[in-house]
Amino acid sequence: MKICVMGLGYIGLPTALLFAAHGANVVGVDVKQSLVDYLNHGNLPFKEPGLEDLYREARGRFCARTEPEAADVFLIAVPTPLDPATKVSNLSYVKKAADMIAPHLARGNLVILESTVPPGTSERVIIPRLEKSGVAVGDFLYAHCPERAIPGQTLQEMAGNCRIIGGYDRDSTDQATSIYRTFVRGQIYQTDTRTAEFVKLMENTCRDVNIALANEFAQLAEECGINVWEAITLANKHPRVTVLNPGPGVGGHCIAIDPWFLTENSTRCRMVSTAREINDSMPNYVLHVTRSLLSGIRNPTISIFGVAYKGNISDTRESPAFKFIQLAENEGYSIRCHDPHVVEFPHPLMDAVNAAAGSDCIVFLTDHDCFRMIEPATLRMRTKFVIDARNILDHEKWTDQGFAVRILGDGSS
Ligand code: SAJ
Repeated sequence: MKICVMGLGYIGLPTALLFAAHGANVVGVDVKQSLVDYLNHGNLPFKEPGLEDLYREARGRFCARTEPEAADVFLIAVPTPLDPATKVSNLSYVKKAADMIAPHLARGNLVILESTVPPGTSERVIIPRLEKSGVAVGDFLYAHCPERAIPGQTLQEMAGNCRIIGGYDRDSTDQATSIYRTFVRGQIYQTDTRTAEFVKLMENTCRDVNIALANEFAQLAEECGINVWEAITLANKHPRVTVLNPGPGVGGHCIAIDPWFLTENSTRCRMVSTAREINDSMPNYVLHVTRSLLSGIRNPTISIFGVAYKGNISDTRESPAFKFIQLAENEGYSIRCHDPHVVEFPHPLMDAVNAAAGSDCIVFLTDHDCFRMIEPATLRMRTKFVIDARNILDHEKWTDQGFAVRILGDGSS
């Protein structure tokens, strides 16, 4: 079986390599010539546990190209970004992928969409473009199989998680199911295309709304003079309650974006957009805490520890750090950044000691495990303030070294 995977990013590349490692001949297609060359020289463009081993297993059955070619299966895993001004999905990449597939599409082929899209996109946007090939849907098979893997555990989750497969018709659903069965160990649940599109958005929206609730609890607890972390621990003792963790905001290419795909064609959405607004406002709230702490200090410098969007990964897409840095700079704070996981970032990245030297406040924005190992005695600050926006530190260790520690939502303001 030959599979053409369109898009070699965080989802497309691991998926392509999984299929290849399980026996398929895979052509990975990406519009970036430099990425294609890099891969064909045996390099991987990002880190993910197990990816290097998988690449070795896939050797001889995977190659990268800038154009698709005739295949049995075409899989689309390109980004669907959000227009930040209008909060409407930008489908240009999925449209382009469908247009590139069309000239190669033949009767009996299967096209799978993995990219996250607003409900109805397959029928309204993608299938009509594929039909420009002259082959009608039904004569080619079509299914939406949204990915569910979490960065940092992508390979484990791609194989182990259950999957939703929504086909255009029975044959499409069954064919797509048998193809994913080559490496998916989790249960596969079958449905129609539009339901699969909707389910994917529900999942990420559910998480976003629950994080927003935790973030609102943090701010309410602060007003009440209560430590929200203790309160959450106690509330979660209830058998049917799971409050998530407050933090500096929601990043990543999925949860910070996908909920807007539900609101774009609806006049009914209220909670979804409110949750998005709460989570998007968290960097402002962290800045408000920072401001109150640094009020008497002239020309303050802030050291940001953690610019990745979440712990133990190098991914900075939609990271709350971007907004926090912009807001803080607008207020005249000098900024230093430290993140041992991140390689590329618009702001220069320093080691912990240099990032903290002469600074007035360290703001922990990301819950990297390694931050727990930092020895506060090694840091030469001008003023010893710490804001722990993730509640990850051993606070006693820091206060013993003379640091004043604020935890987001600790009720002390
Ligand atoms: N976050 C909090 N508090 C929490 C949990 C998370 O503030 O209690 C923050 C994180 O720090 C991060 C953001 O939310 O900034 C999102 O992180 P995440 O770990 O919740 O999710 P992602 O974006 O890495 O991956 C999500 C997953 N979706 C769900 O858990 C429903 C993953 O399964 C999806 O495959 C992925 O989106 C995707 O690609 O859609």
